[in-house]
Amino acid sequence: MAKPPGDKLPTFKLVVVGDGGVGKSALTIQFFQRLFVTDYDPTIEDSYIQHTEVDSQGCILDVLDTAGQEEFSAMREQYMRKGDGFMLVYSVTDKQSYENIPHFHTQVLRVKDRDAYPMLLVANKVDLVHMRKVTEEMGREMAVKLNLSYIETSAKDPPLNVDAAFHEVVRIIRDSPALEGPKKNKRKPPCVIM
Ligand SMILES: Nc1nc2c(ncn2[C@@H]2O[C@H](COP(=O)(O)OP(=O)(O)OP(=O)(O)O)[C@@H](O)[C@H]2O)c(=O)[nH]1
Ligand SMILES: [Mg+2]
Repeated sequence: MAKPPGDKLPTFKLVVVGDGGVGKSALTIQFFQRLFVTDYDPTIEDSYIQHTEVDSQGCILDVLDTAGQEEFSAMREQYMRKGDGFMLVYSVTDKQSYENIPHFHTQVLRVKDRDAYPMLLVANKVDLVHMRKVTEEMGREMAVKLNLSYIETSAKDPPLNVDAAFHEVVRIIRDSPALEGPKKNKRKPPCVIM
C-alpha cells in the first residue's frame, strides 16, 4: 500500500549496551545485515538506521551499537542521553557480564533522571549450551529485580529471537509512560526559613 505523501514515520533510537564481547555488535549486525560476524572486533561506536515494521506499523529504527570495553566507558553517559530505549545485553557464558547488568540499568536511570525507562534484558549466546554459566532462571530473576522484560537470543546462524528483541524494545518504548515527563519525586522540597 502506498503511503500518503508527507507521511512521517516515527523514529526510535535504540542503544545497545553491555560488557565487552557479549555480542552487541553480532546481534545488531545480524538484525541489520542478516549475517553472523564470527570475529571479535571491539566496537568504539557504530550506528545503523533502517526502516522496519513492528506489529504492522512502520517506523525508523536508529540503533547505536556501543563499546563494552572499559577503556571507552567515558562515552557512556553521552550516548545514553540520546536513547529512547535500551537493550541491556549480557552473555550467558560470562557470569561477570550478567553481574554488571545492574550498573548499566542504574546508569541509564541516572542519566535519564527517571525511576523507570524503556529497557529490555537480553541474554545472548544461548546457542553455547555447554559453556552456559547463567541459567534462564537467573536471567528471569534479574529481570524481575530490575522490573524489565527478558529475552534469550543467539546472534549465531540460525539466529534466535534477534528480530524479536529489537521489535520488543520498540513495543516497550511505544507502551511506555516513562517518556511523558520528568521524575515526579525529583522536585526540591520547599525552602523553609528558620
Ligand atoms: N556462539 C555465539 N557467539 C557469539 C554470539 N554473539 C556474539 N558472538 C561472538 O562473540 C564475540 C564478541 O561479539 P561482539 O558482537 O563483537 O561483542 P560486543 O558486545 O559487540 O563487544 P564490544 O564491541 O567490545 O563491546 C564474537 O567473536 C562473536 O562472533 C552468539 O549469539 N553466539
Ligand atoms: Mg561491539
